[in-house]
Amino acid sequence: MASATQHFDAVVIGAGFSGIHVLKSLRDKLGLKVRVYEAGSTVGGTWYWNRYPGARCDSDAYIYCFTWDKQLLQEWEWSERYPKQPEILRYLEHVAARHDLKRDMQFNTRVTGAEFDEDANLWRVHTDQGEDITARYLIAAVGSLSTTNMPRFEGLDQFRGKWYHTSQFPHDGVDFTNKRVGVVGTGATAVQAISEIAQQAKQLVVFQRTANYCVPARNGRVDPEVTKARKADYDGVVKRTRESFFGQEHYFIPKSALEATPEEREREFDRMWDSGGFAFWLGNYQDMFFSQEANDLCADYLKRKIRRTVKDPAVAERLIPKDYAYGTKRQPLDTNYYETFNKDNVLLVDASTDGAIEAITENGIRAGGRDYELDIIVFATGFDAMTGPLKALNLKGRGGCTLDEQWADGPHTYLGISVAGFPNLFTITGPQSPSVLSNMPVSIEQHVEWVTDCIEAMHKAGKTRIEATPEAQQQWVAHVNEVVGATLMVGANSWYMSANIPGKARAFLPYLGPEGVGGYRRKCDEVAAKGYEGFELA
Ligand code: NA7
Repeated sequence: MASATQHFDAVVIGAGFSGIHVLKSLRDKLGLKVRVYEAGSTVGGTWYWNRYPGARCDSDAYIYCFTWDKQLLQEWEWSERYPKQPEILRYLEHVAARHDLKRDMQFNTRVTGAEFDEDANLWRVHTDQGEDITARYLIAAVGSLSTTNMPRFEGLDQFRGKWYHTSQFPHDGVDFTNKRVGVVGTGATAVQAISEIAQQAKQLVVFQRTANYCVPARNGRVDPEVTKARKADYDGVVKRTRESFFGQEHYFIPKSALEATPEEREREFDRMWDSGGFAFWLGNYQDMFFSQEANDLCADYLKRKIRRTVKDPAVAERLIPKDYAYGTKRQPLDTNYYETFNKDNVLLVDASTDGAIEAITENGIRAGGRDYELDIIVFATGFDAMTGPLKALNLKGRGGCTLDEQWADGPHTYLGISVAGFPNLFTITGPQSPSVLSNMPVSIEQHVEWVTDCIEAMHKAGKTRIEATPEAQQQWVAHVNEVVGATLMVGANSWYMSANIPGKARAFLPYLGPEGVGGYRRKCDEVAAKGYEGFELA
């Protein structure tokens, strides 16, 4: 039965890192009446849904957390450098409890649509629980990687075994013991999952469409002295990450890879490789993302590592990427990934040499004319990134315009935080903001702070409506594309380029500098300082 319409100052969609922070900020700082709607049964977002074996963060935990609760920064102890999914979820639950956030969150509720009522100057929001809600502000905190990409494989409905997608994994886990398991995909998720599943399964068959350049995570307990020093300098950590390029404490080597001597280069590569994590990707020579020649030197080092690690030279060759520049696809961090292919129970089926997946059969997967018998298939096939979760909200802006129409050839946003035609809608880490090319919590906090300040400024000025102008949006889109156009990123068939989803228009989804998240933050602050330049306020 439909309930009476409820009104809130702000409706927030999603209770992950973003939704938690938006609620805390708008409710406790501005005193707004806020309601968060979340499809899951509790907080967590990404960390609620992605429960596959090996799921953990890829940013160092000391910067993969909220910085607005300074006491918690001091109190919270992470068990390792990259904590596992249950530990991150525990952290988010703790934050929600500590700040009494759940009283303003409604779980097991999916927002199914929302339209902007121009006369009332309100969003009318609908949920799958049959509710009708109105709100002055609509804040999409839906995450960048939350719409599952499940390719339409022929025959899947006939498969007699069990199958799962990594992003919708069963909450009580899956027992792979004595099972013949197939993993489809070799992206960052699969790279985390494969080495874990291989330890349990009787047999593991990995179906690779495109090989990836992996670097070691070097996970483990963090030296207590290092943790102590970081805690003593958290203000410094926060300042540095906010002003950095990628929201991380990684900095480009300020010279060309081509200028360094071979010995010097090898020393630098060894240093980055040994320190693990994103150092090799985000702290490499400054021309790595721009010059194919410089990039080849970095790629070459990684190819040598693969050849050295994988015992069967034919398998090693198939694990080496062939047709895109290093770093232009998301860097997977691995723990014994390449070593896993030395195990007797692990088989690599590479699309280009062994043949692509043709169909799912009753008994497994058929690829390259050969049948692989499986009890369980794990699809690690990723997401309809960035635009997917926003399009799924079925928003109707002014005049009934939709994101499907407006984004037919790729995203069009102003600063990645708002869309012309959709007044009072804010997209936390939306397309064409640094988002996925940064340490997410840093970018989330920047957006939430900016939105909070914006709403506060509107209230002070007696304004009730803000909307990006089409001109400002057009300029931002052109700028995003111009900046990335100078890099090697545009040449890869990555999900950053929308290339993983059949039929999705080829377009770069996030925003890449020129001065990274630090420069982007300054740009957003400048927009605010100039009275929200590029926006129309009413
Ligand atoms: P990704 O990075 O999109 O990886 C998906 C993998 O699945 C990748 O290897 C794909 O190959 C493969 N894939 C996708 N569709 C198919 C089909 N139809 N057939 C065979 N193989 C396919 O997703 P992840 O979940 O690993 O990571 C997403 C992000 O989450 C990650 O970057 C982090 O930011 C967190 P492809 O390379 O497209 O040829």
